[in-house]
Amino acid sequence: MKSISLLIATCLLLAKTASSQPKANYDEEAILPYTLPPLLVNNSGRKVENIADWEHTRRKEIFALFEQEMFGKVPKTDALQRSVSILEESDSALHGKAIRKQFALTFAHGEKNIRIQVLLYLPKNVPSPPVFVSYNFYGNHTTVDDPAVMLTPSWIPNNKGFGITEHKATEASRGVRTSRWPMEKIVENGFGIATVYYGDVDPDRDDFTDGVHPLFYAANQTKPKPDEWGAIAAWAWGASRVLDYLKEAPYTNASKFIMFGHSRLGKASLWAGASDQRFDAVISNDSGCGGAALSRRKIGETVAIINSAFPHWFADNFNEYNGKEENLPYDQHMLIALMAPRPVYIASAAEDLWADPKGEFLSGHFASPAYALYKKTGLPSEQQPAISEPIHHSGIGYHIRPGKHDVKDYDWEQYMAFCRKNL
Ligand code: GTR
Repeated sequence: MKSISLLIATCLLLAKTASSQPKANYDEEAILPYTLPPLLVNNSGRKVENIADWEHTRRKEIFALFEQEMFGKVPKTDALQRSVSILEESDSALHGKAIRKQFALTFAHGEKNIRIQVLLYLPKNVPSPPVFVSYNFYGNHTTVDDPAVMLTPSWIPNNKGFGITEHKATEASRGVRTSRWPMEKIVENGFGIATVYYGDVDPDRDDFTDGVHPLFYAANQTKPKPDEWGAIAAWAWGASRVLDYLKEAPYTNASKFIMFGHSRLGKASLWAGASDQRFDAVISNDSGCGGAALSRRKIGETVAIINSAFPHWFADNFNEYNGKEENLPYDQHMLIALMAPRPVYIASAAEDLWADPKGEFLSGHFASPAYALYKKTGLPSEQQPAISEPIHHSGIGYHIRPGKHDVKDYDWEQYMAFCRKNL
């Protein structure tokens, strides 16, 4: 009898787990008709017809919606203390092609602090090169075969294939992610690149006692309020702090800055570009749900799926839209439009169906009217281009390449060509 009731209880539990885990749809035909909220009609119902209407009213309204309902607000504080330390420099890095600088930005509030370690390569003999600002997933030392790159002391997710155990960066993971970071090619093309391990700003786990959030807590606060920032907004905040320093530093103070990110860091890249207009261009590589992909298509990853798998990424308010994408007062085309008139690039990969390549493209298409206000061309056709046929108009760039969810040299080649043309 006891064992039968145990069996029934187990079955009920399994059924519950199965039904509470929302399933992804991959069938384009099964997408229900949807209506996107209008990009260029402001809250009072007036049509946005010029740059002034956009900049003074509509852009602010849209930004406030994303802040309130999705990414969360950064609490106000003037208590943070910043200190900068130069850790290391060389004028002969990457086979003599680059200048390397490593520095740390420490932010402290009372006893609490975080330390953001930045690796910067600049091309030699190029005055004020444009600089990519980027995050990496496993530590600066994983991005390049360069023994001088320092290890981060921050918590890192374990990854057996990369030799990361006990949540620590060690020599075993040096250079394991070089395929995503063609550093030499980047400097040869006259660009600089700054990269930071994202966990230096906020470790990617559902724990609000670590990372930057606690530095902003009021007395007795233990987690952000429902409309306050999740991890993605924290990473965006960190990118802006790196930018503060690069804009002051004598070697980059006249440079242009391109925010780049892949996947979850592509979402962070878009939010960084939306929140901080000092980024001169923004790149989203395979950013998918919560990034460039339209939420209302509900294909591949959805709002409910992302919120259950990564409850710490967004503000708690975003849970209101689990399975109710039609209630969102915005969609992701409006996030792309927040970059206007700055060049923005959306990249997809053909096999990355989880990220909804078509939805990533359509966001760019439906964001295009904001660029038209500035006489810039976005993605005028609703027809997604063929694989490996990039579009590099003045406002919005797009490509879909063959292959999986990843960052390839092909992606970087497009970004550099697009930025060279449009920055
Ligand atoms: C996946 C997640 C995606 C994407 C990806 C990544 O597991 O569902 O939204 O962000 O991770 O960052 O690699």
